[in-house]
Amino acid sequence: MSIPPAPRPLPCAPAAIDAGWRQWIAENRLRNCTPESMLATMAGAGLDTRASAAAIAQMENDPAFLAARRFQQLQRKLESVLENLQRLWFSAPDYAVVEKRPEPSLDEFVERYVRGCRPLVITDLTRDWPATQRWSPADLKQRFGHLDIEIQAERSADPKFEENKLAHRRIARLSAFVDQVLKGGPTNDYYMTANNEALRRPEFAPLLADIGRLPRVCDRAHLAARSSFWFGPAGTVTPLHHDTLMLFHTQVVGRKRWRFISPLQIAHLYNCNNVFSPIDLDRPDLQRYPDFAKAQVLEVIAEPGETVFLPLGWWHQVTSLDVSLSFSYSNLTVPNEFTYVNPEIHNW
Ligand SMILES: O=C(O)CCC(=O)C(=O)O
Repeated sequence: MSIPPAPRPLPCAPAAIDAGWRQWIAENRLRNCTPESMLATMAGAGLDTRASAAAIAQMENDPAFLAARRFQQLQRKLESVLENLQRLWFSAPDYAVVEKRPEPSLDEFVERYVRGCRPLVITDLTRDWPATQRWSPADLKQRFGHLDIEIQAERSADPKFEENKLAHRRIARLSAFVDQVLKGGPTNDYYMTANNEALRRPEFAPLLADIGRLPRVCDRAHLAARSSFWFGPAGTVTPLHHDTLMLFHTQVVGRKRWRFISPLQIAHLYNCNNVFSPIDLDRPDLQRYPDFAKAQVLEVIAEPGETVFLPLGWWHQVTSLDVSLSFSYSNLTVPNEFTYVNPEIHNW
């Protein structure tokens, strides 16, 4: 990916090769752009060709650039370590499919899915859940319609709606939101996401009473503090990101399409901002993000009553295929707190 230069008006006299341009040269050289392609971009921006060529040549011996090259070599080594582990994982024939099966024993679950770091869909967990019989938009409206809830709204106009989620917070009366979801048809414009914190409020405690048996690895005592309720129309998209812990996500009403990418493939995901990737799995821009072509995407549809296990660090993009009600929880009894050192490079 070559970084697009900041748009500048074409000057009458050639523009100076300032510090911003020298940083641009350094970054693009580190990405192995050729001097010729960089010269073409610089000429297009009105820079003098001889001065540009000199600046590109000087960069090769700039001590700061040489230091960056050393760190780049370390990064490449780390990437190759991850890539080799990825090849090893995926040499198991069943690794590239997301398994659907009844809940395994606790030992097998911890060994194969938690430590083995594999996504899974558990098919038989919710048989005794009152929620599967009771929950529907109409039931929500009848029992909780008088309450205000936090939703995410006006998302369609903002390509970075998830990264900007604080700006999309709105308070809505739940009865009005149920009507909007039912009448509005498929859209990504509004969604009641995990941010809503409803399950921390005593008024919503009856929802928790509708949750039956949990996976054996979960601790019921921490359910209220570590669970989230999701409600929205068909067409909602949660863009590609990774979480910082492991969780379960039970689909109660409607279906969701989950796509996963292994954490070992982070080098192909242009993760320059926090836990987000700029890649949209529905329309990946390979011109801008060519390395993404190397990533392997796993896919599964979670049907009503099924529970997705999200292993540590797996990237996921999630789309609702129907009006959807779901419930996620991270109250695992195995250690489930992890630290990620996140990049915050906003102008990448
Ligand atoms: O259901 C969704 O839209 C997103 C779910 C998700 O990203 C999560 O539970 O971590």
